[in-house]
Formats: sequence, structure tokens, C-alpha cells
Amino acid sequence: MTLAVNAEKTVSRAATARWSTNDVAALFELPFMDLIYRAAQVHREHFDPNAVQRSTLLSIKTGGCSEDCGYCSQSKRHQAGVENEAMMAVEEVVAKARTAKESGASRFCMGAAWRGPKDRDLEPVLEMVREVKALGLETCVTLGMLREGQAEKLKNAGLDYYNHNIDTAAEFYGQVVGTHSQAERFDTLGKVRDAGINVCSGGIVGMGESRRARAALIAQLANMNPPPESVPINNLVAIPGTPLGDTPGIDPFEFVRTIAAARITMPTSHVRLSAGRRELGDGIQALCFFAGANSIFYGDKLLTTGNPDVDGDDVLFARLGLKSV
Ligand code: SAM
Ligand code: DTB
Ligand code: SF4
Repeated sequence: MTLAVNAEKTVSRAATARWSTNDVAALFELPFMDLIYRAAQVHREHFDPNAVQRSTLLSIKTGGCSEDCGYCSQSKRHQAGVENEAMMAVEEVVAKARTAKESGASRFCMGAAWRGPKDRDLEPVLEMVREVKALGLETCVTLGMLREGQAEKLKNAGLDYYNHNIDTAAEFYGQVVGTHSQAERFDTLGKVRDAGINVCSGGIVGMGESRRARAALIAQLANMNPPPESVPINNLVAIPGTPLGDTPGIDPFEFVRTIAAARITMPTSHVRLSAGRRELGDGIQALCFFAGANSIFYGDKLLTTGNPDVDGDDVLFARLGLKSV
């Protein structure tokens, strides 16, 4: 009896755990040209390789967060010079969304520096989601950890995507964040999935993690069942005043490898070239698009740090013959 149960568990695990860390680490070990060529082939099987989706970000509530995420300028425990700001008014948010649409974004992502929203915090956010959706934009919010019932309220307001990153490999997570666990992040992702909202989840590269940890992060994302529809891969923006403020930049080819590994292991997901694009430059970004990145954050600002300006991105798209979708 015990044996049969164990056998069943093994079978169901095998059916869902498609990528071991070793499998993904083997991708990272490929010669660079072989890796990005393979990723480009997978990309072309599932997507138009010249089409890139564009999301605009807006920080609707900035700073003063209780959590201690080592990369983040918005923790109240860090001195990154970010002014705490109260929640923006709904009309102000809608005006920003309108501008984003006019600039050519297809999705509008609203972020709040919370461990998670209280129920009374959620009410104005629901209104923002309804109004942004009414402009004809896809909607996304990133509000931290959700309590019972909150995902359903967001779904009913018309939310398309919820962003909640697992950030780094389980084995490295404790070195970056102490105030909550990665398991709690997975719990929120489960609530989002159960409510029928598309999942946006990815991580950060360049926090001093090993290559094996990067492979483990990608395997964890790919083994979610199903994998996230949207996978943001952030290049750490090392912000002075945060614990990771002095972290040296990662070899940009290693960043491209991470994009390629995400593309190969999550062939039908949108892989977003996210924070830290300014630091990568045009050439590396072009390699990322070749290796399967097919989404970006578009707009002059991320949450508290800069992003390539819209005009610069439009020029880059024109030079590469990329179209936005
Ligand atoms: N408080 C919410 C949360 O933690 O989920 C939402 C906002 S939080 C700023 C969203 C994500 O932005 C983080 O999970 C992290 O992946 C990314 N991020 C934050 N600061 C970053 C930085 N300096 N460089 C790269 N990515 C960063
Ligand atoms: C994601 O993966 N990256 C975005 C978004 N999801 C919310 C945030 C990037 C933040 C970069 C640092 C800053 O601007 O504070
Ligand atoms: Fe707070 Fe999110 Fe920043 Fe962590 S990443 S400190 S939860 S705003």
C-alpha cells in the first residue's frame, strides 16, 4: 500500500517536474552561440520573433515598505533616498495609463510597496483596475502577498495579470530576504492562479548568486504547473543605500544566457527583459531579443529607477525592425 502510494507520487512528480536544476545548468554550460541559437529556434516555433509586447509600469504607492528585500529601494529599513508617497489618486493613475496607451504600451502595471494590501487598501486599486481596463489596456498589479478573497476581488474588477516574483533560487532566497519566505510567495501565486488571473512571475539576476542558482531559479519557474504566462527577468539595478547597492554588475552574456534558458524551458510564456535595460545597452538587448525575450517595460521610469526613454526604445525597435504588440 505504502509502496503504491509512493509510486503514484513519483509518477505525478515526474509528470509535473519537467526541468531539473541539472538540466537547466546543462543549458547554461552550452557554448554561447549554441545556446542562443537553440533558444531562437524555440522562440520561432511559438512566436513571431520580430514582435515585442510592451508594458508600462507605474508606482502607485512608493516607499515605506515593512519588508527587507536586499535589492529594494522601497524598504523602510534601507536608506536609498526614496521619498515615501501616499497612494496616488485614481484620476492621476488613469491619466498616466492614457499617456502610456498613446505611447504604444499594451499593458499597464501598477505597483505598490506593500508586504501585502489590507482590505481597505484594495478598494482604490480595484477602481484603478476597472478604469484602466476601460481604456482598452491590459491590466497588471503587483501589490505583494495576497490574503484570502483578495485575488477574486481583483479578478472581478477585470485584472488580467498579477506580478509576484519568486526573485531568486530557493537556496539563495534567505540571503536576500529575511522578512518573508519564498514559500509565502508561492502561496500568493497559487491564490492568483486559482482566481483565474494570469500569473506574471520571474526573478532578478546579478545579486551575487551562482550560475547554479540562476539555473535553479529558471527550473523553479518552469516547473510551476502551468508555468507563468509572463516571466520578467530583471538585471539587478544596484541602488546605493540598499544592502545590494555595491554588487558588481553581472557579465552581460550571463544575463543573455538566463533569458535563453527561460525561453527554452518556458516556450509559450512571454519572457520580459525587465529592470536594468539601461545598463545592458542596445547590443546586449538585441541579443536578448534574439534569445527569446519578447516583452519589455516601456516608459521613462520603472518604479523608483530609470528606464530607457520611450524615444530611445522607439529608435531601437526601428533599427531592429521590431514591432510592438
Ligand atoms: N511589493 C511587491 C512585491 O515585492 O512583490 C511589489 C513591488 S516589488 C518592487 C516588485 C519586484 O521588483 C521585486 O519582486 C523584484 O523582483 C523587482 N525589483 C525591485 N527592486 C529591484 C532592483 N533594484 N533591481 C531589479 N529588480 C528589482
Ligand atoms: C518586475 O519584475 N520588475 C518590475 C515589476 N516587476 C514590478 C520592477 C522593477 C523595479 C526596479 C527598481 C526600481 O525602479 O525601484
Ligand atoms: Fe517591499 Fe516589494 Fe520592495 Fe520587498 S520588493 S521591500 S516587498 S516593495
